[in-house]
Amino acid sequence: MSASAAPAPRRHRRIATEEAFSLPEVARALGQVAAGPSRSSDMPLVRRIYGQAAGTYYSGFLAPLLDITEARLRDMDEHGVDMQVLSLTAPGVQMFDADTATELASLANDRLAEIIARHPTRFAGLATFAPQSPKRAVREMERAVRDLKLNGFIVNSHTNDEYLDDPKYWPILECAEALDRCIYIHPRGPSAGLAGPLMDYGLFAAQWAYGVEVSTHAVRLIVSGVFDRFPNLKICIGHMGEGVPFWLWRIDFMNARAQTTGVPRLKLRPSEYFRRNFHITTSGQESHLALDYCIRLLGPERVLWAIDYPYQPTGPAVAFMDSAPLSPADKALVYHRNAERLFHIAPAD
Ligand code: 1WB
Ligand code: MN
Repeated sequence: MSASAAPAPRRHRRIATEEAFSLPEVARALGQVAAGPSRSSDMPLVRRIYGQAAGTYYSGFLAPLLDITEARLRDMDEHGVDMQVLSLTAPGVQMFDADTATELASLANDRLAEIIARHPTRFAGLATFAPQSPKRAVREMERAVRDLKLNGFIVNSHTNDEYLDDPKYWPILECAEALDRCIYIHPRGPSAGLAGPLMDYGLFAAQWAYGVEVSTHAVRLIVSGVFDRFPNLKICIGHMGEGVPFWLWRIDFMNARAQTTGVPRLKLRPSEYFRRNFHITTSGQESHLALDYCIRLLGPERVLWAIDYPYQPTGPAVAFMDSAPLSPADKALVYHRNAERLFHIAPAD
């Protein structure tokens, strides 16, 4: 075949995997939280996005969070984003009382299923649940996968300052494992015990505190032994692994020592659980050096592309992955194949 007759190389399908949305009912409920007395570390952000404390760039996020089919689809088309995997934005339903949270989680999941039914090639979605009531959470998780066909789960890290290693949440982990749907642990403001020094200098959200919060959550899951109890549980974390990949060697070394002091005995080394049970996404962490390190450490099957729309701009996230020094096969994994496998999305080819 002559060179001129060769088909133009097709670009990779682009599936973005940590893409935020909201709905008016949840935004309204967060507006009420914003007007209330909560001392949660999420309050500065909730007041700015949903409350009256407008005037920073945060107040601009509400409109794109609520919009699915106008500016969002235009932005996707402009940048060749084939699909967004949508999730209810942080803090999700986790600041509400158990009844409100359970009700709004169901509503959000119904809404998500409707969006996907209308645009099945453009959107997939992660189901929300309310850990405040683990029993009802499990029922909603089952409904979300069996009836609504949603693609996995999202949880915004701690709930009332508690983490998923707490035995009260094990039914949630057991359910996710049985359904073979991953739980994406997305950041929210840090738990009360962590928050103090993270609240100054604008560190309270994505600049630093979110990573401290989710990395702590991930490491707690590993060293508590929940992956010996639920060996097929799949966890996904964003932001190039929230710093955990960089720490694995030291966690292994120090956990071996800690195991002589009465902490849970693990069947595997911590890094082995991270490699076996975790996937990471590139959301909002557009460094080729960090990407290269994570791919070499974890393998290209464990890293998924994400934008973090609307908190991060789409163009640079696409340019970052287009220009990443990866083989075409590895780039296909990161851009779409891993997402298709992990989130049960039908392959396009
Ligand atoms: C920011 C990022 C704010 C995320 C958020 O509010 C969320 C931020 C809920 O850039 O400050 C996010 O999802 O990464
Ligand atoms: Mn995000």
